[in-house]
Amino acid sequence: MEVISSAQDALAKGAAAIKDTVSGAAVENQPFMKGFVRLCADGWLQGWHERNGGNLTYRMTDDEIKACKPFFNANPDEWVNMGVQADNLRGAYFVTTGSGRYMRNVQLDPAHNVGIVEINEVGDAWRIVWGLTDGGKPTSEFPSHFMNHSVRVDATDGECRVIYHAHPDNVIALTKVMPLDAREITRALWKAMTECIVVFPMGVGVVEWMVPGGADIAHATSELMKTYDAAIWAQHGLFCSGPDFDTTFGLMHTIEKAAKIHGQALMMNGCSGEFLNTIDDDGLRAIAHDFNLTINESFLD
Ligand code: 2HA
Ligand code: ZN
Repeated sequence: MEVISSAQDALAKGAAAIKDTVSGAAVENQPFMKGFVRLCADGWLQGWHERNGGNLTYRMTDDEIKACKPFFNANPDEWVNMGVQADNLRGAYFVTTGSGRYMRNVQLDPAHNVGIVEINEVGDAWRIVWGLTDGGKPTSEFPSHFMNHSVRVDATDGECRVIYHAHPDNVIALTKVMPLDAREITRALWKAMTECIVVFPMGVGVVEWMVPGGADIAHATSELMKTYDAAIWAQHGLFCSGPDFDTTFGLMHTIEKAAKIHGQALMMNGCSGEFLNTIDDDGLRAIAHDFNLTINESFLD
């Protein structure tokens, strides 16, 4: 009898392992998951994700949820309250990076480093339905991501799906030396490189230094995201939002590149912001006109 029951145990364990592998692969092969993983790898290669820095969330479409549901955990864990609430995200599903997990490792083992969470019907709690294996939890910034998704869904008529937080060096360095003022920082970035005003025509918001990971920074950021699709966290990093992975990564990349150019030009100029050549405000207006942009007029002189 003992031989039979241990054989049955081994079979059950084998079946569970096969099921895990199949469900892992089925979800990992979905195009949205490949896009998610690629962004994590690209961010790591840019040098924006030292140690476990940075995080990414993606709001799934109805079709994507339907395709993945057969592979969700049969017995999801308890609901976990977030300390924030959003009516327009009741019942939503998000892909999220894991708290304490490294962007560098996502590509090697997505199911360990990334998970799918379901939001409850009240819109104030999550539970893991796939991935984040071995006791993982959503990113420590999940409350900030969640509030920002809520605000951007409203601001974009449901277009926004991606929120990406990274620690790009040059943006962080600028917040050490420039006034923490959205108008002043946006103008420096717009004038650093011609296409900036095309990529972020409403400008970039700025949050003063705050303790990361809690409801306070979530609320402060989401107030700004009513106007902007990107917000700088002083001495910490940058939050970007967008309809897809390419646009959101592109926004992060463009803002960071402009910060680098501005910082380099300041250094070449002996730290003076009085540049010999720049784009004047009429030049910015001309770009807005020719590219048919709605820009943040209050940021022009
Ligand atoms: O380490 O980036 O803001 C994760 C973070 C927290
Ligand atoms: Zn961070």
